Amino acid sequence: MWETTAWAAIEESNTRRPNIVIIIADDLGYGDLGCYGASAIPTPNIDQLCRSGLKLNRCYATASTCTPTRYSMLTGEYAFRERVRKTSILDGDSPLAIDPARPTLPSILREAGYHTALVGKWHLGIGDGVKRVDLNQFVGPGPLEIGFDEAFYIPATVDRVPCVFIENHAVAKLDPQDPISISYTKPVGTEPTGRDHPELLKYRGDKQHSDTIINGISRIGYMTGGQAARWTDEDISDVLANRAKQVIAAPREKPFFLLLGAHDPHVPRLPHPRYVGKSGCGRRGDCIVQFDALVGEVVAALKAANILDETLIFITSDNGPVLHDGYDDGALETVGEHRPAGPLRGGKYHVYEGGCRVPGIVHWPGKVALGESEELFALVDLPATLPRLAGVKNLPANLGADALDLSPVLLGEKATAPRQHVILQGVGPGRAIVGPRWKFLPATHQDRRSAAQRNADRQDRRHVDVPVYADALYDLTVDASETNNLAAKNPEVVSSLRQELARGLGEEWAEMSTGGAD
Ligand code: NG6
Ligand code: CA
Repeated sequence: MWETTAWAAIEESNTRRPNIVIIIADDLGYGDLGCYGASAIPTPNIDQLCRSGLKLNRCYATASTCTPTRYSMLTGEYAFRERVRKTSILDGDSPLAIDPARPTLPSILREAGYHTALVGKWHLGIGDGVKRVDLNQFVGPGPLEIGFDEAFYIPATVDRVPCVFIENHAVAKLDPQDPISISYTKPVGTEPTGRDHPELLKYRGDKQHSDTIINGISRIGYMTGGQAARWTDEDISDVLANRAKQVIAAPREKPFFLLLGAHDPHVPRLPHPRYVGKSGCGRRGDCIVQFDALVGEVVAALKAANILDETLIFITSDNGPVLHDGYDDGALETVGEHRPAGPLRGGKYHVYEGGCRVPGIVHWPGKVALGESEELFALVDLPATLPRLAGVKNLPANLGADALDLSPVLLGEKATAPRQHVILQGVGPGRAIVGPRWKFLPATHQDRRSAAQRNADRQDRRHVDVPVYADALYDLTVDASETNNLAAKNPEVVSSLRQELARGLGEEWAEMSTGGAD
């Protein structure tokens, strides 16, 4: 009977479509996991996935900070192209950075019949930019307007107000008798700040991190009200794990897509007490152990639901690592021999490899070739790549043009049309272009430092050498640590990469100058 045949066809295509889980850590470095060479931090759950999956050795976050990387991961477009909506590091009261009219990774999957869920860090703004979002009313437009069916999320960063979770279109657990108000410009309410009451702090923050104290941590920005809705930092990872498990265990006919944005190991670093001291390198390491446990919980939930084998898991990070990031949490002092970026130079905020090259682990039993891949892959490719793996034949014509379908790379095969280069976005004017062999960083600043200062900056473990002061060219095949500048010796390579970068950056290139910016 034709009905039976039709059903069979649907059934068959359904069973072939994997669930998709992206677990994206916040500020996790290329050297922070056991499977990427860390020895001081036990990450057994992730290492196990890596052993039974694929390890990408050239996976790039398209930026060295959160918002632009996440923007490109969802839209398929480099964030520097977005000329209207701000896509640098957003505050907790910034409007939505993604135009709801454009296709996104979740909206494409939703169209293809997936249930789409966001749990955890968002950091892409809320609101239409016309009217300020009132956290006591409808909280949106946000994730639900750009393709998610459900969302339980951290609006910006955990060091920024508002320190509450948003569930779909409302602040979770908000008591209407205790309305929330926040500001990034002027104090609101009467609660103590870190500036005035350092004695109330678990540890001190710098100037920017010294506004309202919440749970013993002074934040960026002021907040009053919403007591019942405030998160407890030590419980955030557990809260996210429980939400992720609910998404995984919910009975439904459709496959699902879960974007799980962890907070760890971003600041403030307050691991749950059961992880304190569990790494050999202080709080930051303990937070990575906690992140590994979160991954373990997701895997356990998938196993319990008997769907681990039909789920594609992708583990990555939004940008490279940083030790001191605004709080005196001891990260610098306790890091010991651990190298968060592994052998790579720089970290968060940099266009050096340490800022943008991140872990990339793909797990999909029976589908992904085991082992390692040296192919270039960028998180901006996910909106073209994952839908293909989900069986989507035709991607929307207006999908961000920077996304390449690199499904062969995620399957561990050699790409027939490989990525030739990735453009990396640092803070301010920092930009770089990286290919399979060469990496070019154009000078964007004038070096006014003394030789002694220059040397001190180079040694500084807080990675203060953010600006690139002279054109730099590195051969990554022999110098992954970007120490030997070959620009002067290879003018023709510099010139062709400069052109490539200019072409990639488009109108932005014209606005960039090589002199004087600080
Ligand atoms: C910076 C914060 C830093 C962190 C970062 C965002 C200061 C001095 N530093 O502005 O602590 O929150 O923004 O990190 O304010 S990201 O990973 O979300 O991009
Ligand atoms: Ca980040």
